[in-house]
Amino acid sequence: MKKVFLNLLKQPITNSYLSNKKKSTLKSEFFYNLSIAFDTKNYLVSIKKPVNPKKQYTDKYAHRASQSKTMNLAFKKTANKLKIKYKPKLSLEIGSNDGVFIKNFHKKNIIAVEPCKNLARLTNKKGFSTYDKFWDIKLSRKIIKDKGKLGLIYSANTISHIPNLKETFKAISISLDKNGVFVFEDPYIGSVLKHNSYDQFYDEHVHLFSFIAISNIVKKQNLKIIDVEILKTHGGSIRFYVAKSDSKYKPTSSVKKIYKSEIKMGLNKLSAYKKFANRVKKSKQKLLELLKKLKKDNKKVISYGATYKSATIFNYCNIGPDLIEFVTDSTSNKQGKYTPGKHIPILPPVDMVKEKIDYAFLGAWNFEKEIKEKEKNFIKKGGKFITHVPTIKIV
Ligand code: DWN
Repeated sequence: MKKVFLNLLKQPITNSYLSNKKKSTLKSEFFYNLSIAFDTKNYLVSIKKPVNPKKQYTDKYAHRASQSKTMNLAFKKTANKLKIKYKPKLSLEIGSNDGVFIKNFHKKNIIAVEPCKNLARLTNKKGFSTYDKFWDIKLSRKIIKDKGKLGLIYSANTISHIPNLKETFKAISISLDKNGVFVFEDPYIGSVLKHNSYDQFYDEHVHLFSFIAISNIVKKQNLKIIDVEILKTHGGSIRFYVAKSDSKYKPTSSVKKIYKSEIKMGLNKLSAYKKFANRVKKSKQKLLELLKKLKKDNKKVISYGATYKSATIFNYCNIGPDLIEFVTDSTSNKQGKYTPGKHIPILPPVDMVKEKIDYAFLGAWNFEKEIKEKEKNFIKKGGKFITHVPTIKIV
């Protein structure tokens, strides 16, 4: 049974950066209710009523995964590790974005799957065989026919975006060769509860995974989890290694370990999620108090990183250009636009000292270290960052 434990109110589609503030543009903006539910049967945490993926993954998809140094390095390290460990003859990535992971493979050895046509064009142009389609059984059968079965399937920050997990894993099961491995990573619900990072809930994150939820779901498709890792990426992610039930692999000790830790955290109980929801309400109150005080004191406050995550915060807390003057972002196709729902202007990175900025809210708090390194001068001259993770504080 699905039990709603958190209501993040009316939210826009996070990818819908507005190109102007004309009346007609604002009138046609799409909103939906972001309610989060816990399934007491299979322990999965999901959006109660997800948005239609065709509205989200269009040929105007804005996010470019290669925009951070941290992620470039992380993908390179992962690609090398998987190549050495599994020596796959043929690999595939689901949700290849701008090719930040597959660029570490030889063009002939990897296939890209990317439903956003503007992104698919980028990897296609670089010579990677790219299918600009959603991952499903039909596509998996086509790929087997065209190229054969796969030794490795990899996916980062994509499986949690797909509403129909049954079909997703069935298509994986069909596509893997006998000892093929599916490795996927997504934000971890355990880290979200620990860090109070409720902004990991937005239209694209249809589910936030735990080990106990995924182990139930994969079993039904004749798959098993053979290894699991908790990662620092995106403020806390979980990486699953999945293989066929009758493959040669035996689960490592990490599997028992994470099961025990999740039971200890109460990830199988509604009460843990209800307590988290109370912390979210307090976080909203505290952030608004701080921003209103800074406004009263005539401080110049901006936000750093026009993240999809920060759309949840701004819309849930009702934060607009009155409290945050503008947002900066290094992604060229977000610049000159307005944030979804609250319509805060997005500018290219600025000289924060010259612009006399006093405070910057960390919309991209998951890259705090990288950003602080970049903005050393701002910090040296007395500039401050604000974060909501794990509690509202000035850093
Ligand atoms: O799962 C998803 C994650 C991985 O990426 C997607 N559904 C959408 C997107 O979500 P996000 O926008 O919350 O992700 P990021 O990776 O936290 O976004 C960081 C943003 O900050 C990018 O737009 C780039 C920008 N940035 C910047 O302007 N200066 C980032 C860094 C590190 C910087 O120094």
